[in-house]
Amino acid sequence: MLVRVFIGLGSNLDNPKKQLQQAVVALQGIVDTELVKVSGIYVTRPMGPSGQADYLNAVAELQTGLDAVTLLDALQDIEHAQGRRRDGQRWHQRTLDLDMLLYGNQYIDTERLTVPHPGMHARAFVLTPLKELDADISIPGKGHIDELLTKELQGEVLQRLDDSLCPS
Ligand code: A4P
Ligand code: MG
Repeated sequence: MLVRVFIGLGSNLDNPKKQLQQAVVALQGIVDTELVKVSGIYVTRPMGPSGQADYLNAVAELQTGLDAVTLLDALQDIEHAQGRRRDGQRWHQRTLDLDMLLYGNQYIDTERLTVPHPGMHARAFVLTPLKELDADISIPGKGHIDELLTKELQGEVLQRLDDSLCPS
C-alpha cells in the first residue's frame, strides 16, 4: 500500500539553493518511493539562534511503500551525504534538514520519530510551501491549513523565489 508523505526541506548553509536541488534529486532515488510534486522555494526568517543566515525552505510530496522508520533512515542518509553535521545545538544552521511532516494521516510517537512533525502547524516556513501543494490539507489533530496559516505567521516568509525545484 502506498502512503502519501510530505517532507520539509530546509537549508541555510553552503549554497542553500544547490542543497535543495540536490536533495530533490536524492529524494527521487529513494527505493519504493515516487516524488509526486515539489513546492516553490521560499526565503524564510531563521527560527532559533540569532546570527544565522535566512533559510531556503520547500516541501516535497512523496508516495512511498516504505514504512516510516525506513523512510526516515533514507532521509537521514541524504542529510549526511550532503554534509549535515549534528553539533548538538538545537535549531542551529545546517546544510540540509529533511523533516517528515506527515505520513498519511498517521500519528507516530516513538523515540526516533514523531509525526505529524511537532511544531509544523505553527511554522509558516512549512505551511506556506505545504499549502502550495495541497490548499485543502488538514494537519491531523491541528486543523485545516487555512486556520493554521494566519496573517501574522505569514510574515515569517520573506519571498518566493522564481527558481523551480521540479525535476526536468
Ligand atoms: N525526529 C523525530 N521526529 C522526526 C520527524 N518527523 N522528521 C528525530 C525528522 N526527524 C524526526 O533531528 C533530531 C531527531 O529528530 C532525529 O534524529 C530524528 O530521529 P535533527 O534533524 O538532528 O535536529 P534538528 O533538525 O536540529 O532539531 P529539530 O528540533 O527537529 O528542529 P527542526 O524542527 O527540524 O527545526 N528556521 C527556518 N526559517 N527554516 C527552517 O527550516 N529549521 C530549523 C530546525 C530551525 N529553524 C528554522 C528551520
Ligand atoms: Mg530536523
